[in-house]
Amino acid sequence: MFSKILIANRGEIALRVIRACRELGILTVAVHSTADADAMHVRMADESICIGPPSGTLSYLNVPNIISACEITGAEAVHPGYGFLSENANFVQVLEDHDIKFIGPTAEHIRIMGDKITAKDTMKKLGVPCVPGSDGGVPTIEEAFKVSDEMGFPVIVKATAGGGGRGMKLAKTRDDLKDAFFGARAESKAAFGNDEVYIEKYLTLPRHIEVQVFGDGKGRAVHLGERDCSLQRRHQKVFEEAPGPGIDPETRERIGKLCADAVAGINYAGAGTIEFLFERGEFFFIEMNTRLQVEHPVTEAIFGVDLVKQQIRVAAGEEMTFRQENLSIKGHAIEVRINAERLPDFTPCPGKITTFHAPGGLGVRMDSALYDGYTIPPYYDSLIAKLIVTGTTRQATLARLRRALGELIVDGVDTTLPLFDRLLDEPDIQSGDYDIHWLEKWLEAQAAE
Ligand code: MV4
Repeated sequence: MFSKILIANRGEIALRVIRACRELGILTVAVHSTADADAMHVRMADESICIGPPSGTLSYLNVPNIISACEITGAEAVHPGYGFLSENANFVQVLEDHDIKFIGPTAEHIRIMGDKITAKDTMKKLGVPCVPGSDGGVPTIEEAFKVSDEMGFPVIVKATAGGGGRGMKLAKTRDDLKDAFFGARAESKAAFGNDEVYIEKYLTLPRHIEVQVFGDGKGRAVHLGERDCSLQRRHQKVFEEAPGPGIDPETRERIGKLCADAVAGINYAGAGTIEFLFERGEFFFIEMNTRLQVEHPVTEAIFGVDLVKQQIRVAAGEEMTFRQENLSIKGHAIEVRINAERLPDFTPCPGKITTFHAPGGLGVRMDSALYDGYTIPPYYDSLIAKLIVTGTTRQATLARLRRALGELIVDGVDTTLPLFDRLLDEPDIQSGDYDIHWLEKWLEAQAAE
């Protein structure tokens, strides 16, 4: 096992990793920008080291400085958290060149899944059902018309270098295809330096269901069910739950086994998420994320596993301590993301926290790096807290969420908290009857009131 790990991240996820390390008896090194000298992750780690100025590009994304921080402190491994360098294959390669372990999959697996055409092709060959669409890249507008006419409209043009909603253009009808095709290409070229695009049938009212997988890197893998992450605004998730309200146990087993077998088939190591659109009882693969996700706690809550500890174990060459037959779901879990943003526009709202009080009691988990008197810097993501509640049933979990929200105090800055009481009043949320467009439609209707 490692004796010291460097956490190449900040905020609540840095705390999450430090907590796992501490339970495993591993020393921790926090890295921080000059703007984060007072941050909770710096206080909570055994050691800390400054890696640059406020801008994320010059600090948390600064590979030479992070490598230097490892060498100075003697850290043997790096946990990247999510975002920043978590899906950067070059970073993984540089770490390897310095004999430092990356807590995550191989550079090759990150590369495969980072290129969305290659990811889809790989998954298809591994037996995972995919959205109908072009066979690989679509190099010309003539090809785009050919593929789309065969499939029928609407279609969606996606950048192979995109993902998470970046570089996508919808063509509702044949008349929209030219603009969608050239628009997606131009945007992708500008954003990623790569203009390769592919085309899919556009699914009109799906749910976003993602399957948590975990591999040992040696051909063994398990699944830990699914999360429904349909409630999003501009591709930012707001509310996530597990198990998915629309998924029955047989369906879960079927798609879960397909996913576990697929990642076992490529000797995938560590935590991964296979994203699907789910419509009329059918799953369609869209992307795979090769990192620990923000919403991993809902899966931890219902399976009773610590995904970060397992990541560390596998990276250290130890066996993962679970087998599929020992994994079962207990109850229901919901996460809400609390952002320092002003409603109704979700404008980032950094500033000083005058009072922070976290809720408690049975079935309540609060992952946050806030403290009384902390000043949220303006340079980073506006996520300030994740409230995760667990209960025996979905109904009990919703009631517990409402209760916990009532105890939570974040004073000093505007937050997205007021959203959740109103959301919990909605019959569609109470019944679990929502899709990927529900939240944006609801927000629009609220704004009109
Ligand atoms: C789609 C789609 C409909 N049909 N692909 C958006 C994020 C990226 N991961 C994939 N996305 C979508 N891909 C096909 N073929 C609709 C979306 C989409 C979406 C997906 C998940 C959650 C929220 C969404 C909001 C708008 C569009």
